[in-house]
Amino acid sequence: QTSTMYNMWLQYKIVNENNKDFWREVAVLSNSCIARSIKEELRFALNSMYKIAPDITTNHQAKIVIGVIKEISGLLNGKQKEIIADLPEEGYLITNNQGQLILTGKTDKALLYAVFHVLREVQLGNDVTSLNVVEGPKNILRMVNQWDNLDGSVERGYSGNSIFYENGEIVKDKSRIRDYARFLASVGINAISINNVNVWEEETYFITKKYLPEIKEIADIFKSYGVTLYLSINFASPIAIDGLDTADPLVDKVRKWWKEKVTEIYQYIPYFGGFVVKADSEHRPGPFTYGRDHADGSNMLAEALAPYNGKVIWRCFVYNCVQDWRDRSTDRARAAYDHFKPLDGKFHENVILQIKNGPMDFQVREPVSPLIGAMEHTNQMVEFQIAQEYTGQQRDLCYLIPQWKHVLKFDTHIKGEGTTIEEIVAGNVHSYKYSGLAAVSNIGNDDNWTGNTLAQANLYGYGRLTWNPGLAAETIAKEWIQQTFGKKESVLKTMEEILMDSWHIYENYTAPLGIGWMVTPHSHYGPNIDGYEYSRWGTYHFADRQGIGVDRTIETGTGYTAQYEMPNQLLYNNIDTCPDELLLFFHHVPYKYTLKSGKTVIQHIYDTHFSGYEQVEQLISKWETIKEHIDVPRYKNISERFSMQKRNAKEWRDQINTYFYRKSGIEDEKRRTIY
Ligand code: GCW
Repeated sequence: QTSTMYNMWLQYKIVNENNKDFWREVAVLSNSCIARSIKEELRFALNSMYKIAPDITTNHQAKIVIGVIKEISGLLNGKQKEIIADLPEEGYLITNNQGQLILTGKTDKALLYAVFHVLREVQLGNDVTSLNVVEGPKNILRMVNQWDNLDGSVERGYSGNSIFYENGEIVKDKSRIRDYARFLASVGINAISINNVNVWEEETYFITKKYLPEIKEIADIFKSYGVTLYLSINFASPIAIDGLDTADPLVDKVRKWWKEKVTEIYQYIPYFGGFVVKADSEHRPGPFTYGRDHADGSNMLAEALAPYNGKVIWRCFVYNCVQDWRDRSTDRARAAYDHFKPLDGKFHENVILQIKNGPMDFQVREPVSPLIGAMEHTNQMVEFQIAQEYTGQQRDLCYLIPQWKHVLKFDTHIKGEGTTIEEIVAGNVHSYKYSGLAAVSNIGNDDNWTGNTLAQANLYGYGRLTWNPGLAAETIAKEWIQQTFGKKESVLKTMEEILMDSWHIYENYTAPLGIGWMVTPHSHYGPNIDGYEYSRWGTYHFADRQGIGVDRTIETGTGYTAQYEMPNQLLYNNIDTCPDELLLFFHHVPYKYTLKSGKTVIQHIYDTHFSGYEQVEQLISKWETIKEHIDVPRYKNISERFSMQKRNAKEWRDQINTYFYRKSGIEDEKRRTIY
């Protein structure tokens, strides 16, 4: 497909005609499936940008030579060989040796990343003939999780249906899967799980011969783009698939069952990545049923996978989802840490714990999960949500890179100053064998993949961050805009502003000061302030006529703050130092409590909600100023989304303001309209 909507950031439109002749002959020396992807990508890109069909040869004298070190060592000097020797498997060197551009590394995967690097530079309008780059990824695991179901639906999907499944079957035409693999590889993603972590009845059979042959086809596609395939599994599979009477991880016949199962999977897919597991979470089965813990559960699978170098990615989203709202001693925020921290050191070396970035659930604002980094002897990775479940569902705009940067930069102080989340998940603080990032994907079978075309920037940016978390949110935005919409100055500037402001704007008109939720139950779109207040999910705000917020302090609250290392523990526990944006997450305060900003809580609520809505109007006006530079389908798509956002922001503004006015009886100082 060649429509602008479809091609995301691989538009291959931006041309620097100067380099055209340079590309007429390209030597690609290897012949693996990844090398074939490289050739295809080059043909497609060069045809699209320069209207040329390059000669793809094995000529060492070509102007561009792409090959792994052992194929081209004759073309490199001693220093360059040393540089490559020091690179990780996926790292690459791009260099100009006497007029010849050389792309090299240790593996074909490295070459693929190098090629996408060069193509990105071309799309950004830069001269590539004199590039000199040495790069390697900061993280080992750079993963996306699909929450796709076999019936074609996508849990928390806002971009149409699945590209993998349709009406209870795996799709026959896999061309979209291939394009998805291209997009992922182009930003450095190297792992994917292709089914929902909630593994329903039929999907349980994915690990049987009924589905494995076709899953192998999908695995092959991803493999040719350097992306390793994982499956989410049902912990109770031995019962569901083969009628065993237990799934107890310490019972021999269960362990044997998994060993045989894993052997069978690897017969179909020798390069299978492993399992993603949601256990004992939101009614999914797990080791708790048998009085076992999560180390027992994951280690059983890890032992079965170890001979094949497979991994267990075990999620820590474990909490009591049938809480009684009357019970104030149970605090959902504490759950992951309370369950997992005591198990540190008990997990096998091919188990990686996957921890959501915050202690609750992908809210617009949460503190960073205190579990990340708290387990010195257990591999960990962070989980983000690219899908905007709680952040506007790809109708409202919310560029999430600034939020993720905020998380990655958070200093846990776990091993003293500078032990940031970024360094922890890179495996630089504790010596993790495997670690990195995972995120719930936001794509579906909509023409533009992501519902709102602007939401493509979140997938793009997530990938770029997994490779290089040091990139600024602005840089990522600029790269994405320029590759996606061209390099017109006004478009670049305006769209960058629109993206960069959007997270704060969304925060302004939704739940205030870190309290979270207040969303419509189940759908999670639109306001319902008390929607979860008397329910079993543990997500309360405790607003009454005097005040609002959750007391999570050590002295009078749930004690959650004690899960943080010093000085963060003090910072949050002490109301005088707790940052405004998280005040209501940590403290219950009267409406007239004065924030560090100098405003009272109630006035802050009114002000941010009035301004949040106005800011949406401003986003729209800004967007309209660049109308003439945007093609019709994308202009229309984004404009429609902005109108939905405007309606949504208005509803949030009026419901929040009215609710708190009625609860508190306190007037808005500016006497604006409250209902
Ligand atoms: O917040 C919840 C979502 C569920 C999801 C769950 C999870 C896949 O609302 O839809 O289930 O998180 O992360 O497991």
